[in-house]
Amino acid sequence: MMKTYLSVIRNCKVAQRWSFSHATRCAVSPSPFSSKWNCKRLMVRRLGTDIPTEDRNYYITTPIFYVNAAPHIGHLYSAVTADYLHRYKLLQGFNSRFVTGTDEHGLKIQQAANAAGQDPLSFCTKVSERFKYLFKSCHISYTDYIRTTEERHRCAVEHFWTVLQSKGFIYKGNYEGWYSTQDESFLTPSQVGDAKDSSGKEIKISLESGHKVEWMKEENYMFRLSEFRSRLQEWLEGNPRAVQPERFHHAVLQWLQEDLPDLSVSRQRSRLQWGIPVPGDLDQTIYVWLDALVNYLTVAGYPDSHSQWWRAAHHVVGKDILKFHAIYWPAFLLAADLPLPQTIHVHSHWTVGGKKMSKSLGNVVDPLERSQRFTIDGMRYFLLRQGVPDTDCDYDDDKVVKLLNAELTDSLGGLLNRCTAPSLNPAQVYPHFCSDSFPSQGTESHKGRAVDEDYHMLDAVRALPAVVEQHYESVHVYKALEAINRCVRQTNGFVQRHTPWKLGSGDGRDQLWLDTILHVSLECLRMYGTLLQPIVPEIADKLLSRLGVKPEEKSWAALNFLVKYQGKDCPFEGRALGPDTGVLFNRLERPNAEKGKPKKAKKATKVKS
Ligand code: ME8
Repeated sequence: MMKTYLSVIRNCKVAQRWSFSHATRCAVSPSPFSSKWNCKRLMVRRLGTDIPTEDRNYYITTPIFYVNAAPHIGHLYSAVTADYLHRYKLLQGFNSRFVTGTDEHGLKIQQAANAAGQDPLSFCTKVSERFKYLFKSCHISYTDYIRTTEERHRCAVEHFWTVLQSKGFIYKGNYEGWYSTQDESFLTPSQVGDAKDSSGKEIKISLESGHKVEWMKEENYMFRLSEFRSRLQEWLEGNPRAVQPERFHHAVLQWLQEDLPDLSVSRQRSRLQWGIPVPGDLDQTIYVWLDALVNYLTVAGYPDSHSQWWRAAHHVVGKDILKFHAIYWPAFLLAADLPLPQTIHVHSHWTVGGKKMSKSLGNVVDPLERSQRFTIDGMRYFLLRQGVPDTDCDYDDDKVVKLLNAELTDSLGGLLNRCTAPSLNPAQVYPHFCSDSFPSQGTESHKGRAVDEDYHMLDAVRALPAVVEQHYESVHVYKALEAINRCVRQTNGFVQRHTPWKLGSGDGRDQLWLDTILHVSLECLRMYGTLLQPIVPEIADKLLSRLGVKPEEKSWAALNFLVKYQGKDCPFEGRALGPDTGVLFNRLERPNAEKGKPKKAKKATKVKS
């Protein structure tokens, strides 16, 4: 078994080494004008040719969401995060698959369906459809939507269970301990604390989630989790980027220093009927987390051919479910002799009014309503621009309006508007670049009109793809968007500095300089539009179409900035601009004081039971 494990680890390392070196190489290529830039270009070209097909596969997942309540902005945030990664990888020439879906079994759902007076499957179908509708509406471009109540999933879970059992990792035992139905989680005594419920009654809660826990004692099937501690430690220590950001990687290693008891992986059927029965024992139902985690394999094709996708798996998860993904899931996979996921991208939570969203507090933000109010791309941009994976973020409508008006309407939209305005560009073409007006740095030219700040701007825009790529890879999207936004401001500064609207068309040299200013600005805009595609697909498409960029010119490989500056031919020069379809992003109204504020949170009770 150790031998197999080592080969698993080796496989992981080989795969990770490639993606790591790819990211690193991209991150250090500062300029398209340097040899390193050429090296990057080669890498991009290699994606299309040299690399074996399976190494061009990328498989990204979101958590599958519980159907006991309607979706909120936290769910949309996870989906948008996975969606941008999927779109970004496609633009880079990868074959990418992207799965999301709903987690429909377990006690929590059984109780919610009972409380709603509905049969569990109809209840699940209704809520699952709401998630699907939200994701479709917000342009979440998943390639597969899984529900754990599907037949293909039952087959995968049954097979997985049988493998674990046949390898001796499952045994029958007596579980006695704390259980949180809200979290569908077992807890050790050190993870439980005292609290009072809303009626003042003393209760026990999970210290991590604050949810109520109950003592349970049952005959269950147990998984030999305790056997996997050192293998998990080896995996994490050998793959420092397996769990990102780093603080979550440390957190998992810390947990592994603590008690790691065997895990109960079934419940008595008499208590939990809504789930997949244990193969060969109809008195037991498979634990909902074991059932749910296998969804990632189901979609990859398990138990049939699955390795081409499974070996390229990356998970996006919230910090609340880190333990399940970074301890239980890898332990299950090791037990089944399957490779471990490449990366677990963890993100923190959205709060509202500084508090966790909850029905009882009345502060749940409806993502569908907000995406109608602020537009789909507006919400996508806000969530990815403001969301910080390492720390929680507070949602506020007023912040949304201010941010979108400043960055999308004024800064980016204003730049596009200025540079394509018929008053400056009556021919409505991509103007010519004049190297005498904007000579290469160091060139002796007396006719040049560019100043030092203009050269600084070129440096920044040249370096931008590598910077963005580095932050997209590490899911620090806000840093990528910050960098883009900084460059947009620099380009606006460039236009402002040279006041092209004052350049009279009577003077031939003025006209050359005017065209050059516009050419450089449109090249900058083309870079911003291309880089923003994974984040705001509609806005980016509108921008690139206005510049006359063709679909085949929108890929990552087309990010070759201002080639005329290097004395090469520019395919866009002289080309007709695309049609003017209106402003890039309409200014949003500031919500009035009352309407904009989230409902005042009711007094918080200590316990979410
Ligand atoms: O845990 N901010 O499902 P779930 C950001 N079914 N993201 C949030 C969030 C918030 N406030 N609240 C939730 C489950 N999320 C299991 C998962 S996977 C095999 C099974 C996001 O409906 C975040 O991704 O409780 C979190 O991990 C997930 O929704 C939990 O969704």
